[in-house]
Amino acid sequence: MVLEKLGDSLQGALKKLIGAGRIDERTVNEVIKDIQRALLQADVNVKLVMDMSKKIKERAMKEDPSPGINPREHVVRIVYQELMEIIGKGADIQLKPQTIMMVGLQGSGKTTSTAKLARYFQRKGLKAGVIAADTFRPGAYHQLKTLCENLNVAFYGEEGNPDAVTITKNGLKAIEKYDIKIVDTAGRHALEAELIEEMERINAVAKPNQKFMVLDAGIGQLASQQAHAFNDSIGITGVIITKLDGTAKGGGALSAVSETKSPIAFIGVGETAEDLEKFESDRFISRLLGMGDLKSLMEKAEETLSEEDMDVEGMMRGRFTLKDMYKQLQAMNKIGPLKQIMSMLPMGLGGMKLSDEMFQATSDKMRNYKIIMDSMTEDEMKDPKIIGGSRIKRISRGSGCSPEDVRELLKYHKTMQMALKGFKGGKFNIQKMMKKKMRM
Ligand SMILES: Nc1nc2c(ncn2[C@@H]2O[C@H](COP(=O)(O)OP(=O)(O)OP(=O)(O)O)[C@@H](O)[C@H]2O)c(=O)[nH]1
Ligand SMILES: [Mg+2]
Repeated sequence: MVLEKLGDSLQGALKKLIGAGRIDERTVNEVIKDIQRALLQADVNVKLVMDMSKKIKERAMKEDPSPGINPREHVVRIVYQELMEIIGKGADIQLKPQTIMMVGLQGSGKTTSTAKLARYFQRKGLKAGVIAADTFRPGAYHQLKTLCENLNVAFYGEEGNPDAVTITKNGLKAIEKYDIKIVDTAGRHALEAELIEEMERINAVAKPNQKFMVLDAGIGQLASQQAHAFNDSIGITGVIITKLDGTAKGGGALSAVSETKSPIAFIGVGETAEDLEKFESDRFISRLLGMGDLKSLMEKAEETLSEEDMDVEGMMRGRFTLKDMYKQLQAMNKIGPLKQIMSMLPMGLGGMKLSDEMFQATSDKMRNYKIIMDSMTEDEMKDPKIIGGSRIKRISRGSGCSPEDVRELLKYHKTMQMALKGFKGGKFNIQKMMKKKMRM
């Protein structure tokens, strides 16, 4: 998870309130101190942290928790709201034809994000094309061309032509028919006059609907200064913060940007084309606080899975056969790595902490389980209760696994079945949980 350390620390702080019958000053002080430490470690501005924690304390002590809400939920809700206040709402991204211009300093991640964005819109059913208007850095043309070829995204560039403005003009004509046109531009080491001037000229020709400024999360609080500078010259409509996967200090950039008028549009969370997330602060903060992000999970599942795959809600219904489990394992492979899925589940489910090695072991196991299930009959898959000793032997022979493996799989299925029953029964009642979130 992005900002995993911050999430862990915040969740750790809030755990102190579990079981607290009421909110007393001493406990709140303790929790606030932990929250302050967590935010400072994530590089959030000191003054911001102090102001925010003062507010959280005041509100936690003064405001009456709504009926049916325990002290922990009361404080979580206040922390959530105050974090929303700091980070701001995400940018409005519309799924319609548009031209996007990318700007930013050298190495911030413009070219990579250009490809990721093309992929993002492509997945939403829009046709995307990109224009290589970086004539400053040798190799820029080929970098983008290769990325696009791998993604089946239309590419326009003029190798050797030093005039970025002309290329942009020609490019827009060449990919006129495409829904989404993304212009990748050059960067410089620093905010030089020359860079700003070039951006202004490209801006005048491209007349982009969106102007995304790309920022490396590693620059922390300096993010605000850069966003201001670009905003003053060409007017930024959104910010993309990249490399959030690589820094524990991403809180600096995230909170600094929102001080400017530019909303965060996307975040980059890895090097592949899929590692771009549309930024929605409510979801982001929910995940950070361990409240889960079921909405994202559902959407992701809907986007990736075809109808015959499975409905994710089925996962949460009471009846759960081996067949369902098989489909579920298959679906997990499609939705994404187990670890990512777990981080979207609410605390208590996703909140169980698994180390990276355990995840590896788990996904190896899942693969094994599928092989075993491939050796089962339709009847066995529908009604695992009929699987006795002799069937276990047959299945183990057929799959090349040991009888112990088969038994373990059956046990795993039983555990899942029980867990899902609990899920439905109320302990982890999804609907209830969603409703609670809505009230925030
Ligand atoms: N881990 C990680 N790496 C990223 C992310 N975004 C970009 N990178 C890496 O950052 C490096 C620079 O990215 P580019 O896209 O080439 O940056 P740029 O802004 O186009 O750079 P110039 O064209 O030189 O101005 C590359 O090695 C990318 O793989 C991200 O979200 N996570
Ligand atoms: Mg580039």
